Amino acid sequence: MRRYPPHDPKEYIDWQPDSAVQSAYRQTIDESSTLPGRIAAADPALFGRLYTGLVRSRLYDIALKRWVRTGVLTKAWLGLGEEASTIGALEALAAEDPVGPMIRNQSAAFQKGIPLEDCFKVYLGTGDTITRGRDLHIGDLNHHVVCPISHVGDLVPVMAGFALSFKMRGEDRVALTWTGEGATRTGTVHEGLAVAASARVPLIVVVQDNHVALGTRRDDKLRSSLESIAASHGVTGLRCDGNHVLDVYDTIATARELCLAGEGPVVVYSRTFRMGGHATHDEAEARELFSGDEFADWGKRDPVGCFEEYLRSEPALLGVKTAKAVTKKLEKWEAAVTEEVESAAAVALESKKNHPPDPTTLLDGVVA
Ligand SMILES: Cc1ncc(C[n+]2csc(CCOP(=O)(O)OP(=O)(O)O)c2C)c(N)n1
Ligand SMILES: [Mg+2]
Repeated sequence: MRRYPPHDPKEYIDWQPDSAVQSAYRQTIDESSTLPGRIAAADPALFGRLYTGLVRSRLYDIALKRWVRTGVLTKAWLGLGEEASTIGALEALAAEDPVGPMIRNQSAAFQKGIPLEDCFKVYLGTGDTITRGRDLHIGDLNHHVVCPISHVGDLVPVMAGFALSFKMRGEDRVALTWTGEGATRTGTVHEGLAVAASARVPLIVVVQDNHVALGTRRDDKLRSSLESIAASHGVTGLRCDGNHVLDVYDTIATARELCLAGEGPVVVYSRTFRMGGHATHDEAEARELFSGDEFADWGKRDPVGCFEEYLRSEPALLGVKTAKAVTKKLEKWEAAVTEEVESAAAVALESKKNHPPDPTTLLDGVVA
């Protein structure tokens, strides 16, 4: 895809496929007992949805970064580099499976059908969107998206409750939430998992390990492996490459099957890397937490670039014969998504001018 200096991380600007990374990408597929079968059985439209989902997610973040740089916003929380952990998971779920995203999984909101312009509007605090200017966390149960909770980890018990209701009603649905590796040290994550485990509910908890919590490297703080979380609750634990959209898709699909067979909850460990700051304000400090080599290594594993390159090596997946034809298709999709993101951002900016929040409604919905 097109890159956007100065908004993209510097490792992405002149991104070129790395042969060792691409062969590891392919090896992950070849060595999976389930993924080659899922790829062979997939509707070709799946690959288009995964690709456009990744691109939409990236472009949403680029648009927010542009707003920060031009003074429209003071800061923004991004998922740069971690897009595949969100997009791959969503594609493995049914439309009516609810998700509880972290703010870093904001793309879950628009991928589940909340209008993109609303996802921009919440950042601008306009009065004509679901939060009516009150909060930039966005969810909408009509689209099966539970609003992110600022207190990290708190969505695990909430989503366990959704999963319990599905079990009690005999509905074939699962609930999914993501939690950062840092948040796995909170009490609520373990309380939620303990209840979910004892009630055997269809809950998937994705531990999105981006190696860092605010300004703390996880190597400096965690004394037990993240993979031990599942075992400590006596539930199934799976792992996936969080930068590999097909591996995430496959692993969540397996987790969903286990949940529907009554073998939930499932904890999925998704290994990825935050290609920036906690938010846009501390990007420089975040660069000091990791070496240049670490950033460079993860930069080579850009989830968008790696997936593009894989698709180019498998033209039949998109129903075409050559890598050139794949590129043409990808460019067409990218142009359409770019137009979609730019016009949603423009609509949101208009709303900022024309629909400020109504001060007389300030106390509406305040219960305590
Ligand atoms: C219960 C709670 N404690 C502290 C904070 C402040 N805080 C916000 S984000 C964050 C780091 C979370 O790290 P991680 O769970 O790894 O998620 P990431 O931001 O890396 O995606 C902290 C400590 C909070 N929001 N909630
Ligand atoms: Mg983290």
